[in-house]
Amino acid sequence: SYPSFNEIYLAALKKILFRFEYSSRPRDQLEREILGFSVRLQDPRSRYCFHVGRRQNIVFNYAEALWYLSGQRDLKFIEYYAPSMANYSPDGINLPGTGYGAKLIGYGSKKLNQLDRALKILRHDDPESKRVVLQIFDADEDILKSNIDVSCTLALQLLVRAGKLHMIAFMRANDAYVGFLNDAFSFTFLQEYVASALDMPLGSYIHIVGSMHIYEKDVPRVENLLSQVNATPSLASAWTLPIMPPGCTPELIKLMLEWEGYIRRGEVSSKDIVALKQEKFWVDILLLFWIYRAIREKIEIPNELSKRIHPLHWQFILNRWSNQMK
Ligand code: 5HM
Repeated sequence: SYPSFNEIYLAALKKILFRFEYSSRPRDQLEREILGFSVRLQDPRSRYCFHVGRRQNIVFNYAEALWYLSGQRDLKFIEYYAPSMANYSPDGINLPGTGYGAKLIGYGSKKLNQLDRALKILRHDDPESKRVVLQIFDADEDILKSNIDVSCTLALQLLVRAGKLHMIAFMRANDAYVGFLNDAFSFTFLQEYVASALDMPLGSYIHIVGSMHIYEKDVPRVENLLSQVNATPSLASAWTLPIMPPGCTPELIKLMLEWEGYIRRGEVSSKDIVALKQEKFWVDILLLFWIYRAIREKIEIPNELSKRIHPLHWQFILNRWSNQMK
């Protein structure tokens, strides 16, 4: 049990790097692996790696979380924020395994909205239920070696205990260097969304994995990160972490996704975003999308934005893109 993801991430990498149980080669990729990894994050809002050497892409992290909530699995949306996602799409159009949104909001042939159902049960039917599972891995998935995109997440369980919303993520496999950082972020964001929709405080986030591994090809990068952590400054500080306001609704998510589209297509200015009558938390995420586009398109970023945006977010932007910013 740890207070922040930062500590969990570094401890997990250290453990797998030096005390791995197996050296395995599934789908011809050599990895260091431990079986049955499990950890508890006490504050699911502390979902970042604060080390400058990791250069976490929080714009992608927020985009991925919203992509899941969009119910879509299209490569086009997420590829804009992470071009490497194209490597996992079998047809260049969809991400059948990785696009969890389609499973969460439209599971199987009945197109079951699992998220909506979960909210109804936790609100009225049986708030302390132990059946509220958002199923992701589907027995129908093709798990032969030839399929390049099989869901790594089996399910996300939601539990209301002592008036707090807890989440448990069950994964069959997790890449501890790349996947873990992104999955913990998007899953805890989803947890915070459910807590906000239920108007309930956040409990803990538990992450359980069958095969937790580091690819041998990433070992030099992991060694480099771990050797730097005591020597380099950290992005963490006394700032309070961004907090999602209570009362979030699917309509608000729809609005966020609409604005993401306006921003990506260059149809709105940063002033238009600042003028939106929405809570700071959501405006901040849209501003991150706007800044990301500005960096891509070599558009000047107005000075005021650096003061408008959450200081922690701004640190992440500078850490990743300062050499490309106008
Ligand atoms: O051979 P396999 O399907 O397990 O390879 C998928 C790789 O992507 C694994 O290393 C898995 O841990 C990683 N992965 C992840 O860490 C994949 C997804 C997409 O479902 C994910 N996290 N969300």
